[in-house]
Amino acid sequence: MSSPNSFSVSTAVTRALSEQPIVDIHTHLYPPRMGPLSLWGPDELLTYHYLKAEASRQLPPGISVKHFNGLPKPEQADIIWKTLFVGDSSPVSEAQLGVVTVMAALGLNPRANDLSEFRACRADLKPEDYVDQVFRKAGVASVFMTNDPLDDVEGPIWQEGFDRDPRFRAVLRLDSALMGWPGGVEKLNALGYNVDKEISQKTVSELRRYLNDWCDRMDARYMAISLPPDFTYPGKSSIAKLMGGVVYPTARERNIPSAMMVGVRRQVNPVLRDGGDSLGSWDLTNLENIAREWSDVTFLITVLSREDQHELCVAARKFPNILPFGCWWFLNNPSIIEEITSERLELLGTSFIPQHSDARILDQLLYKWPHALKVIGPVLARKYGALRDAGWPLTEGDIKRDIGRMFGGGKLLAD
Ligand code: HDL
Ligand code: ZN
Repeated sequence: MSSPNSFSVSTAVTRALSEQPIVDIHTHLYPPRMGPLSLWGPDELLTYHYLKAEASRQLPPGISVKHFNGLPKPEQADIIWKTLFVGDSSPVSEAQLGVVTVMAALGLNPRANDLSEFRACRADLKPEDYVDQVFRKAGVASVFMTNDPLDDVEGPIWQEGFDRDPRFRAVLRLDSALMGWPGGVEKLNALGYNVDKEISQKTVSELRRYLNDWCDRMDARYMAISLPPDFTYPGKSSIAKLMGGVVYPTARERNIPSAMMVGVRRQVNPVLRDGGDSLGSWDLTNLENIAREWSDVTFLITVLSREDQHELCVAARKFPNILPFGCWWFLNNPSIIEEITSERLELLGTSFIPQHSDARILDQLLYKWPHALKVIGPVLARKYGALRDAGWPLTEGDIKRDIGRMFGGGKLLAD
């Protein structure tokens, strides 16, 4: 190890990031053993809802979004390829650039006229081998999934049982059970939980049994829910009662975090389907109320509005049980990652989780992490340079330790 002040900070940061086994704390990835949930390959990659939304802005004449939606996935992928990658403009959006990065990482020609080469090179690849290849190339050690026992496809997979891949950790996702109450009642009843439409004491205890049963069954490392920008706590709404009566006390009882991803305005344009959601600003005094009332619960928090990021950092300074994570969704773009990471370091030091990929398709790890670290690395290097310039005898070990703390999954992984 070199002596303080004698090494290149940016080289040390780059090395530490490339050597750090990354723990990706929020994804929609699943192991191949979970069958249809495990998405990979060109047709999935090109029909990512980010790209569908971007393609919907310039579909070929005669193809409406409604018509596009009815096409088989390979045809949709071909149209998106032609529209966004072979068309008359360069693929410079983050999602478009991502596809180019993936194809380059796989040794494919990103200026190909069609997807035939990409499809051909996947044809005889075993999914498990591809998981190993992608994790290795992306420097990812493990990912946290988004698991919903009430999902019509995922539920039966858990009921049948499957050999777990330890690289895919479970997270109990609560949107379908609790959002839009009493929408989840029927499926919860079908799973054997005797809940009613009324949020009675019986319903509360049955919901807590559901959370406990499935956190046990999945070995879920945290519980997560995405919430709208008008979520208020305390509040008279069903979701406020369910969060305060069911989720937070269960998180406390199990000593696992409650993750809240706040600011989604669902389906502002339904014709775009999974690409039809937008965002809104959340009044973070609600987060202060939650963190103050549940001071012994850790809250993993990510918010969707860029305008809320600075306030989230300040809220985390007031409440040590608020753990900001990631540059989520519409924020997962270099220009915003740089701003968010800088203000988090300035206000929180290293006590936050800089990024998650939110990947839905396995191939996406090949771009989401390299793109993010290409921005986060220099931000960290500038901060360590300032630290050294201020007179701190910085060592490479300091940098390695800090990056392990921010990207290594922390106590979420504790067995
Ligand atoms: O609710 C979520 O977990 C979001 O990440 C949504 O899945 C969103 O559609 C998404 O994929 N963002 O990247
Ligand atoms: Zn997500």
